[in-house]
Amino acid sequence: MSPRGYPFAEIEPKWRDEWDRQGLFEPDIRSADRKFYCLMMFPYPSAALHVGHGRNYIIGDVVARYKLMRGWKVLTPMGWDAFGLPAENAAIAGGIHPAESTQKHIATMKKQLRRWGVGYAWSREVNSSDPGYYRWTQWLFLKLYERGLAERKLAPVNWCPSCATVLANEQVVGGACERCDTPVTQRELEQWFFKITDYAERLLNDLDLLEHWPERVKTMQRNWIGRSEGVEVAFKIAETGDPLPCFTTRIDTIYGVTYVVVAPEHPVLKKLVVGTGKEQEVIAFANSVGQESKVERTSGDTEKRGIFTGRHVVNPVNGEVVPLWVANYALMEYGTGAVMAVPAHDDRDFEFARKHGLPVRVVIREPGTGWDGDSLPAAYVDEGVQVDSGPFDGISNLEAQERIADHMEEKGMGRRTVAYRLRDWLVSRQRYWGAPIPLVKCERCGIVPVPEKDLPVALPRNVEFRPKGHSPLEDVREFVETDCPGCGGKARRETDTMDTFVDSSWYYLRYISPADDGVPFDSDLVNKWLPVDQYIGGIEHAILHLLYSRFITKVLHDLGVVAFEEPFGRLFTQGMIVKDGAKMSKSKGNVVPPDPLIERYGADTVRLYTLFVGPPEKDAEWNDRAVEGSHRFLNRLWARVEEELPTFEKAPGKQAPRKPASSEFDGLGPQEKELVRKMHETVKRVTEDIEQSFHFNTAISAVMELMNEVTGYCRGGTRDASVLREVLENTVVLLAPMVPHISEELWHRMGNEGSVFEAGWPEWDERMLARPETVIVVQINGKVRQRITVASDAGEDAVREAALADERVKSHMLGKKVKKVIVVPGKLVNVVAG
Ligand code: ANZ
Ligand code: ZN
Repeated sequence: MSPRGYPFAEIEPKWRDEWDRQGLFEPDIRSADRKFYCLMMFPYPSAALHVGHGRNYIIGDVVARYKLMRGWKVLTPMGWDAFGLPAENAAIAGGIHPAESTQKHIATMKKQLRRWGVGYAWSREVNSSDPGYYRWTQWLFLKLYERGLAERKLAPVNWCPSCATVLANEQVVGGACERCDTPVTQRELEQWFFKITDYAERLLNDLDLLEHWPERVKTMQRNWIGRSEGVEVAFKIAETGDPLPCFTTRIDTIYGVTYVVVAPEHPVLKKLVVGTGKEQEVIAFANSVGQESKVERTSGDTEKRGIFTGRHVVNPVNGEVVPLWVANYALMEYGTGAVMAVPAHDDRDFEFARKHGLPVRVVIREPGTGWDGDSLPAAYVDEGVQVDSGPFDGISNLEAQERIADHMEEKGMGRRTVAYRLRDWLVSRQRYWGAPIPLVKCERCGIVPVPEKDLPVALPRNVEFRPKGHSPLEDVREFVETDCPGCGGKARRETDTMDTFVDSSWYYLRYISPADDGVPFDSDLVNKWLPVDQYIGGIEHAILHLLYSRFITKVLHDLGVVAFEEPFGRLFTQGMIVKDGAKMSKSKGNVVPPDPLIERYGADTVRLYTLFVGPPEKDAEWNDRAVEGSHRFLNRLWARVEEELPTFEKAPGKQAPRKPASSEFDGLGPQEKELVRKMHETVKRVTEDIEQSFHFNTAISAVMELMNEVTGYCRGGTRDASVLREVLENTVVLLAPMVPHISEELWHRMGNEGSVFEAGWPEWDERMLARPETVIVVQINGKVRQRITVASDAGEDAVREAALADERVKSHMLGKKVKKVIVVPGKLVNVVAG
């Protein structure tokens, strides 16, 4: 061995080529017995990957290799989520066409993935910006359109003035554009939506089927869908008689309504204020709120702004007439866009009422307290007893919830209903680098879908990128001007492109038949290989990408082209790798690229460190110097095997007993027994850590401990060649999913034929884990009082503890204090008490 370390630079490329040659990651998927579909979220091709990205792929690779070793047919495809804003923004800034920058980045990233030793079924690579792919994204759009699940509507949208585009709610972070940090404004625009709200109930209920998803992710999805049961109350405008229904989840507070608010975007508003003399003022106010983002408006500490409309509404339950206000905290998108305000029992209403001098009326009282509307220090939001509530006085408010709802339904004053926070999915973008929406607009026929046989609607190559507030495609005449597929007359193409979340909502299906040009995917094969067995990705996709993929799967299920309703069986979301306490980003200058580290230490070291850095579901701090520790471990492993190779030769003909052999156990010497036992223990720990929790970090610690034992054993002088061989071979096998190159090399050096990934996975023998025990006498003040059984190798502290915890010993100690405990290891404990 060279003093500098083992020759990773030689062996790593060699084995990667060999695995390619063997097609280790290219399963024949026509049969799906013992299939395992291991999916990693496909990346956006931006510049280069850093070690934080690496965690995702390395974890996925460990799982894939582990499953391979257990005899599964493993499919791990990879591709590129290649459309999207950054490439287009780069084009605007630097003049390089998105198609080119994307290709360049893909080439870089592919090389990086390969150098990490991450294996993929590259023959199945997909690229969402490829016409052969987006043709089917367009097909998907048409399918949703046919089913009435894609619709165009005028909608207030988040608008980034700098990117000159519409942003989805989730792309607005703290009121600013996620990409460029410019404050977001609101605009009314015609937009395409997918009606995901039609699937709200199913998306919510089916979360219960996802046993192997992190609870945290399911909770986030539940909150995002946000189902609330309540009552829609039939308020009416006092002056005009027009209906103004309000959605409430607290019908028990109906007698406490002292005003009503409508959202500034509420369609009745403009009409309602006519003739009040307040039109101008109210409309000006509404417009000013329109500039605030939704996020700001709903956040608790935003100032509650509002204005009286000059109109009133009638409370159906008691005929009371209360003022109608417009306020920023009422949102058009939720419930009915109008809110019955109960300041005594709702925080926001309370704040608003106190600020604007509106009355506060207590209708639920905590027994024993006597606040009235004037003295109440804050909204009372807990349970209590109804007061000032007509015929419902004196009952608990929980009971009142039901009784008042019944009463109102009987009298036709309202009806029970369910509201969802989930909004329809805004899928149109006024940008270039995306899949064109496959529709044309004909003066005679209206909106006409492009026939399936004419797909893809190809994205033209030559466009002017500078943002102008409309889609750059609008200025490409050859693209826009077309014939109507319906009447053959002159028509114009839709120039919006699709949100990239549409591209990524179905890519896991395309991997199954990536080159198919007759169908988006082969349904039979898809039904055999999906749901995905293990999906791995970042928690940042907990809501949108996963929710959209679930939605699209359900739609495809309803279309009859897939047989399952949930795409991802198991989900693992890894934590972030941070540097100096912060997420890696170019702007912070704390990005750690893998390449120099791989150059210096080899890919296996970088992999080992990435896995060892902490529990993979948690964030972890990257430390370049600690990488060295992982490297030292691999060097030690290498050196140990090299040194023992001559010993192995003394056990000729002994073929790798990969499954730890326990048959000859009884004939072994005590040190050999200890070592074999440790090996079984390690096999169990590593297997369980991988299977149950993905805790590769503790799996690695276990192997490190085993290596220490091996070192200790070898220092002892005489070695049992077959025991040593068995232990070292199993060590290499256990490490193979994590550090594949060095493991494969050592496996071969030890004289084994075939890939270590075909070697199978060792099993442990439970009987081997039982430790020998010894009986120890316990004396109290010199008298023998008890005999206890402890592990033979139990230390002094453990023996002492076991003795004092014994029930019989305890009963002899009643009323006495322990003064001293003398332990004679392996023999006796003497407790001095008094
Ligand atoms: C009266 C009331 C009294 C309310 C009370 C709450 C407490 P969740 O539970 O999240 O579903 N609300 C309804 N529509 C709204 C809108 N478009 N914009 C802003 N707020 C709206 O929230 C339901 C509650 O949010 C509803 O119940 C309503 O206020 C308010 F002591 O009605 B409540
Ligand atoms: Zn037409």
